[in-house]
Amino acid sequence: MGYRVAVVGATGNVGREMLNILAERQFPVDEIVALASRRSLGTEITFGDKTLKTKDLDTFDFTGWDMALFAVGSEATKKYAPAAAKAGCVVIDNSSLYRYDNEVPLIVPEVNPEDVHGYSKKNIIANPNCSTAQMVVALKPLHDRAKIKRVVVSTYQSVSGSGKEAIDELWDQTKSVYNPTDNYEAKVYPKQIAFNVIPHIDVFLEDGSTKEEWKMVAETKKIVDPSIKVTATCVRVPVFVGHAESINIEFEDHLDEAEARDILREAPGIMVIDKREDGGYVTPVECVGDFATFISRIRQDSTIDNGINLWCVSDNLRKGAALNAVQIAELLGREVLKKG
Ligand code: 11C
Repeated sequence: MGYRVAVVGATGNVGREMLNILAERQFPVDEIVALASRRSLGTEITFGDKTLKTKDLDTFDFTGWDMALFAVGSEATKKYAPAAAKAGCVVIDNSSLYRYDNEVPLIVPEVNPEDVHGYSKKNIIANPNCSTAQMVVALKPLHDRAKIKRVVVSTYQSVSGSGKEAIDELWDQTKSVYNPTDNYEAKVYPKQIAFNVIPHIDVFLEDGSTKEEWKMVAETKKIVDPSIKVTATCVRVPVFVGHAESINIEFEDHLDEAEARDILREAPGIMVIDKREDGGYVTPVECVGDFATFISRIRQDSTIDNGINLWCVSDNLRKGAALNAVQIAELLGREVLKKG
């Protein structure tokens, strides 16, 4: 016996990836429904070797459905998730709406799987921001060994994090740089993204940081340990898929770079590629379509007593969104619903 699963926002980048990953990982599905807004009603979406036609989210009754994987923005989540949860369907939400709610667990299955049991307060589980998800997979096993005091992270985030329109913007703007008569007018980013980098993701906050940077701080504390101090600078780069991060970690205890490498090699969800030669590291284009979070460039930071630097790359649509949501669904099935 398997589960009755709804994917909400099935026509978007993340919704499509959720369906691909459910099929790839042979999630035990008895019935699956792809839901979307009325405007994309009837759109055909691939699920393994089947084709699903999207149904209307507005009129859908979640009663009798086990789980709903939500891949819509906070506003649509606010409108539809409470009714789904109330109908007894567990919502696994990719938006930021419930992430900081004390009654909703925020889960990365490699890091805090035990928190899944907290789902029952609201019948909702939150999925973290993409840049947080890949970072905490790397931090957790190191924290368990040497207790992290402080993290300084700079991100290099791909345009797919801003949705389909941003992918088109990078493509069209890149072409227009070679062919100025195209006269492309930017719609998504406030500055040119083609052949450029933009130190601004999400809205600005009063202290001069951005919401994306704040999310990395707040979510790391909720998922790993509230005592960890995090400071982040989040930057958009002209890459289609795959977020990269340069992470500097300061520990309470000494951690040798060789031991850090061994710990990360053994850690769940991580692939270490760290050869200290030309090309002996992973870049975003190589991680696309993969499940792993890749770690390279592990080295001692000799400017502080107990410091390590590393480079962390992952497919932001997968570990950063759809894969993590499917892993939560697997965890919920295994630990709580126990049907599969
Ligand atoms: C980006 N991290 O790359 C964002 C996208 O809170 O789920 C995901 C935003 C979120 O722009």
